[in-house]
Amino acid sequence: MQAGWATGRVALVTGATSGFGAALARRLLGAGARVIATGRRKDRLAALEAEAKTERLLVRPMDVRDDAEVAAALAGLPAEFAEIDVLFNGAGLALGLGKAHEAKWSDWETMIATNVTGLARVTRAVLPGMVERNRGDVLNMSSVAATYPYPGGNAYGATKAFVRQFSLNLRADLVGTAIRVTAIEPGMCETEFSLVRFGGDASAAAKVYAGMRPLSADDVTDVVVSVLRLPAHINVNAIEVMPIQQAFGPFAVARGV
Ligand code: NDP
Ligand code: 8X3
Repeated sequence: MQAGWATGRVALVTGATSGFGAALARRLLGAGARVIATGRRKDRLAALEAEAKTERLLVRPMDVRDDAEVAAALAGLPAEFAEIDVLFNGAGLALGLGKAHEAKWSDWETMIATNVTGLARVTRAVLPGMVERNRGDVLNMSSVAATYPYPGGNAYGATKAFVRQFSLNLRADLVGTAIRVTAIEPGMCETEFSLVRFGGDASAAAKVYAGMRPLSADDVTDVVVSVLRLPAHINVNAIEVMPIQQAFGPFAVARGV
């Protein structure tokens, strides 16, 4: 195989069974990296293995909400996968779009356990090795929802604000090392995100993207790859991207109430 830009790098990709994580895992494999692909759905991981047909791919099922599963997935990695250079924290989800006072508490718990605690758990597990080797890129999936509130975004947006601030605070702790950290903050992107948000309701998910061109997982992967490929002395702290057809609403004003 011809060497690519990522040859010699080892990437841990969470959320590699769908959306951004799946697209990046494929892109990194194509560019010569070794990839540890993770997610809960074993059938998707097996399909990725069957498609990639390369020993540079290692699949490890894990639920980022589960301490023991994360520890087991990262324990005893074969030597050629043990030194993780790139951590892509893609595992995450939104559940529901109801108002805060009507939302399901269990949905909030799941979003916080996944997007906040799960992302922090995986990062905390990988970071010491990066610091020891003085090498690494951490890319955290945040969202435009971190900065811009919208009705029904409530706990989801707050989890993404955590991801943004956590990323910036990692930078504060890692200054003086060669480790880079970036919060990736996309707007509307057609993955399985809305299908998950609406509990598998495909027609509700399709309506989100009707009549406009959303980003694709590949578009966002282009952005992630461009960040990764920058010279080592450049750190992109956060990068916000939207489809051209998406922008901001005015402040809401309740009149006559
Ligand atoms: P997808 O639903 O297509 O992919 C989500 C991925 O997260 C899947 O691989 C899923 O794998 C994984 N995942 C979810 N829960 C867990 C868990 N508990 N443990 C391990 N893996 C888990 O959505 P996207 O790719 O769009 O979303 C990826 C990230 O990007 C999310 O954090 C999302 O909030 C964020 N984002 C998405 C945007 C969009 O418009 N699509 C825009 C901005 C940010 P599995 O189910 O197999 O576990
Ligand atoms: C996903 C994008 O606008 O649905 O984070 O919150 S949005």
